[in-house]
Parts: sequence; structure tokens; C-alpha cells
Amino acid sequence: MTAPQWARAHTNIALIKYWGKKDAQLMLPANDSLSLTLADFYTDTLVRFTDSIATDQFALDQQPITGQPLAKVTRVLDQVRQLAGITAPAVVTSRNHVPTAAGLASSASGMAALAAAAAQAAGLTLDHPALSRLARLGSGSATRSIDGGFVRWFAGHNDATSYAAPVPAAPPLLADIRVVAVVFSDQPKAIGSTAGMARTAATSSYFPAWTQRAAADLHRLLPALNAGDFVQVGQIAEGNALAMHAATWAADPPFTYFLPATLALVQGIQVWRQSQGVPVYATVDAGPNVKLLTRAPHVAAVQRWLAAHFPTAQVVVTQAGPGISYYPAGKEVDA
Ligand code: 2P0
Repeated sequence: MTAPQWARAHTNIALIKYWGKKDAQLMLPANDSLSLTLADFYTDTLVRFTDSIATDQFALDQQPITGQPLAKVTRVLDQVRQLAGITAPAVVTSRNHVPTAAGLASSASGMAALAAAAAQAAGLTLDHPALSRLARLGSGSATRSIDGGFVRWFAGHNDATSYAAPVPAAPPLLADIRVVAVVFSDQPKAIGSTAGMARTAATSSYFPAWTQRAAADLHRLLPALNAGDFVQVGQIAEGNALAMHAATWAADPPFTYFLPATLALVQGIQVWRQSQGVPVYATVDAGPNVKLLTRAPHVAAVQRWLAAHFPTAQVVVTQAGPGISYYPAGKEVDA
């Protein structure tokens, strides 16, 4: 066994959304997705395997976690134990640096940090594709949080072929892109991502159209990234997000994550963009909050516009972040 190390993984925002599984056991998504790893939001995790306890233990921000979240952690740990040929339960300690105010899910960074920390603690040497497959077993979006920058998750057709890898982008796009998170609600949503995508996949008459749309959007996004064309990237991301949400409206029973303010912001941004030519595009995940995509020179104008039109919303700005990293246990990781 190697010396224990904390693993750090950053969360991500999808430009092409993952929405629907074709195999819930293997956690295979219905469609390829593509995300941007974010700089300011991450999870640090330390894993220690020990025969001195009977079952896996998981503490998040010093709170013991049980039930379904612990079951997801154990899924990842079981795979690590199988690969390493060990049977010991694990003590998992996690610290989230994903402020509630950012309105971003922490399952992506959490499960990616767990995969990296558990593999390290078990003495496994896994490359990034293998770590992303491990993270996938905890949460689909975590597959994309092993690498930094733009990341594509290949849906694949079995465990070996469903993994993520970085996608190149022409400079200065990666250095220049900014994500402005606009938070209307930090309350837990009524329908979680897992249940929401399952209902959409099982019942929405628009689901087949969604998967086709996602494939077509990805086909257009890759050359746009390769060309560093922010406007194209933003247009594709906004359209993809709205298409995902359209599929939820056509589910049975129908549902939406949008609040009135969500729609007001998306429409307001479209009008402002068209009238003023500001390159700013909206994307929305499984919740009411909006993430605006823009470029660094326009962040101040976007903030002023938000303050004028949505004065009560909380606003957090971030940029592209790195892939996983490691810190020796005992060293302060709160920097
Ligand atoms: C995404 N989301 O691509 C999409 C867009 C939410 C909306 O991935 O069931 O928490 O654990 O695989 O990863 C959220 O889904 O769901 C998500 P599971 P996860 O980012």
C-alpha cells in the first residue's frame, strides 16, 4: 500500500447534457455528453481501507452519510476492492468545496474524487479513462470530472467502452471562457436527476428526438471547439440544454425544473444578446438555476445586466478548471 493521499476532483457543467441511461446497472448513458470542468468548485476525499470496521463508512463535511448516497460510494469501493483483490471496508472522508450558493451539484466532483482516492488507497495504478469508468459507477456526471477543460464522455456499449477523455479546443477559448452561475434557489429539487432522467427516458415521446439531437449537437460542437469559436459553442450549448428540458415536458407525468425566473432569465439573455450583440448563452441543469456562458471581457457587463434585472439572485463566476490532483494526507488541503 502506498502512503495515503487526498484526491481532489472538480465539478463540471455539461454543454451537451447527459440525460437518460441505456443501462442503469452499468451506468451507461443513452448519449455522449461533453462538459467543461470548473475551477472553483471541487471535492477532496481521503480513503482508508481497514479491517477494523464491519462496513464502509462515509463522512461528508464531518456528517455521517447513510442510505442511497452511501450505497453509491460502496458501488465504487466494491469495484476497487475487486480490482485490487482486497475485502476490507473503507473509511471515506470528504470535504466539499462546492458552495450551495453556486447552485452546482457536487455529485460529479464527489464521485470522481472518491474513485481517485479509493484507487490510490488500494494501491491501484489506473489511467484517466479507467478512473473515469470507476467514477461512472458512482454518478454519471462524475465520469467527466477526472480530466480538466473540455471533456467528452463516450456513451459506449459496455463498461470498458463508456469513459471520458479530454477534448482539445483552439486557444484562447479554454483560458477565456467564463461560467456565471445565477442562483434562484438552493433548495433540494423535487425530482432528482436520477429519477428525472429515468422518467424522461421511459415515458417522454420526445426522448428519441432528444438522443438524436444530442448526437447532432455534439457533431457540431467538436469542430466549434477545435476552431475556438465561442459563439458557435454557446449557441449549441444553449439549444442542447433547452432540448433536454423540452423532453421533460413531454414525460408522463410531465415535469420541469424551470421556475418562472429560470425562463425569464433565459428569455432575457436571448433578447439582450440579440439586441446588443453580447456573447452570452444560457444552460440549465436539473434544477432552476441558470449558468451563463460568456468570455472574460464580457463578465463585468453580464454582472451589471444581472444586477439590474435579477437583483436578488446570487451570482458566482468561475472558469475552466483542472483534472484530478493528489495531496499527501496530513497536509492542509483547504487552500
Ligand atoms: C449533465 N445532469 O450532463 C446532466 C444535465 C443534470 C442535467 O448529469 O443518475 O447526478 O447519478 O448518473 O450524474 C446529473 O446526473 O445522475 C447530470 P446519475 P447525475 O451534467
